[in-house]
Amino acid sequence: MVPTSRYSIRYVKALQVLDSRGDPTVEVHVVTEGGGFGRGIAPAGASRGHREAVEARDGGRAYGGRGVLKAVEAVNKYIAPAILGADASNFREVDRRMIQLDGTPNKSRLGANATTATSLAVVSAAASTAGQPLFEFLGGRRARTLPVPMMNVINGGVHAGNELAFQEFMVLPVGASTFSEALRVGVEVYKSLREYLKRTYGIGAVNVGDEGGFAPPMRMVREALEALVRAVEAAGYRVGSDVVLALDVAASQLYRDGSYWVDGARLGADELLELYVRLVEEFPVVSIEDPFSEEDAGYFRKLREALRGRALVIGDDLTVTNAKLVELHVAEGRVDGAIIKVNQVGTLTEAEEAIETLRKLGKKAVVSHRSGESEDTAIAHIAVAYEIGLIKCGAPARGERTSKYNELLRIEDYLSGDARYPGFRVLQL
Ligand code: 2PG
Ligand code: MG
Repeated sequence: MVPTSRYSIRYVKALQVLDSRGDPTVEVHVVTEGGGFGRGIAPAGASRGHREAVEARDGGRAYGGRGVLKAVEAVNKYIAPAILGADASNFREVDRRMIQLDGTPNKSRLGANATTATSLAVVSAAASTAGQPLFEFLGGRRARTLPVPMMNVINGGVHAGNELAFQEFMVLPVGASTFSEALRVGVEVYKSLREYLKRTYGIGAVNVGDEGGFAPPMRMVREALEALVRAVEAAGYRVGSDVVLALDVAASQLYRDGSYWVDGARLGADELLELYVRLVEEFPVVSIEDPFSEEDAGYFRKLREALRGRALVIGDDLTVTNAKLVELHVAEGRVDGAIIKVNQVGTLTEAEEAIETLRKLGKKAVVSHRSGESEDTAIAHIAVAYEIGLIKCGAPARGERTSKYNELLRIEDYLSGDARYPGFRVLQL
């Protein structure tokens, strides 16, 4: 029997709330004996890897089958009794209890939405009990590096109602010297992009997609990159030094019967690889995420060899925040880094293992939101706590995206003169 301490969990309760697409999701509240309160909300992806932890959905008629009352029940009926009385400050032990209770390799018994929301609520309650912001509780006093935002300002793929094949076109304000300056540059580029799109394609081009980026009626990938270059220049910044570009292709979504549908045409993996090499030559693209389907994992390596360090190759659907998969794909020479999303694996502890694996192997981590998000700000804290250096949290629009940017501004303010911004350095291999 562990003696009761201020950190002992005395209350755990889940309820069903909504995410940014209007789909139900799981919210968990945790209270400790010392009066600390934590809340966690599970996000949801639209483009998902086959090996991601799976979220529980109710099926049936309510909410078109997307309800999460079963996951809510999993927290209230099974997880709560297993973690009540546990020490929230030892959150890895709490996560371990959930992992054991679930007992499956992909959280399919309890639901990764149930475990993710609980895991984040427990650690937030621990930080609150300690009277510290989450990033400081997790990372200690040395954690003071704010991330470079990878701002997704043009949305395509399954995140938008347009014909752009690639899912995300991002701008990275790497020339700034502080996070707040970087955010201002990103916002100015976003506004200048809006003007460019309106002028070139008409007012309908400035409607936004799931992650707050514009969803213009474009078809060609090049057209979107061209628009970014124009927008950066019109905002008064230099492309390639003040601001660089990045892509998330989410290629599994374009893959049918061994080929990829891009720019309205059918491309083989070799042709797609050639397209990437040309794009990196023509535009200052510094990173390409999920360039091929998981089925074509071998092509990740071919692309890295062809790019010879000119752009990073990042895994997301390929690596799914799973330390073992990260290790495998790094060993096979397929990735320069990987996306970190807590709900891809189901607990903060397991996401931490993926971060540590990347660090040990000298590879990059990129902490990321999901396309279905909420006002939860944990990823802003995770980015700073583990000194990750790169964050994907969408365009500077829509509350579920700005909630992360605003939290990073608060963290920067809290750190005052001690905050660091890595800028271009973070991209170096
Ligand atoms: C991605 C994410 C987030 P989703 O592919 O990186 O941008 O999208 O949450 O739909 O998987
Ligand atoms: Mg991705």
